[in-house]
Amino acid sequence: MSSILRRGLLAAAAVATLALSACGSPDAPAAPAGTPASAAAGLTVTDAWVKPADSGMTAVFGTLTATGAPVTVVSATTSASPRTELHEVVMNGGAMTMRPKEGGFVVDPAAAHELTPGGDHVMVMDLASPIRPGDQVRVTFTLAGGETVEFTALAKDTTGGEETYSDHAGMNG
Ligand SMILES: [Cu+2]
Repeated sequence: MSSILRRGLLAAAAVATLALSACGSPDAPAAPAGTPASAAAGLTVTDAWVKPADSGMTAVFGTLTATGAPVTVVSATTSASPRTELHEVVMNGGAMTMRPKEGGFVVDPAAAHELTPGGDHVMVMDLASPIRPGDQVRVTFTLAGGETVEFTALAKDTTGGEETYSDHAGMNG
């Protein structure tokens, strides 16, 4: 290889490196788990997490915030199972019972809508595989207008507040 050709190749390599550096600018950092989803649809999801489970069902929690106008979440899907429902917890004959939330989650701009153990939650049913602490579950909300909002829920262990995961909640304390 002639020295001229070699120099040319080195120059080409240097240009390629510069181009890669330009692409690596911090305009679009990868979003870590639990960070806000796109607010393009007027809905932001923060602090999303999912309760670890070996099988059966579990739930996704987090904080929903609407900007501008009220936003209604009508359905959800997740990467963890083929079946997901929007649930609420109600007192039924003295026991806390969960059931599908009629009309979905209505998020008013005036107040954050919390999804919490013992309250509204995204029920993940028929788990395809175990969810371990540290796992990430992709969740997609469908809004009343047909838009979708995607976010990631991080699996983390919890202590206490376990009363909502069973139809027998309230009977076993
Ligand atoms: Cu539920």
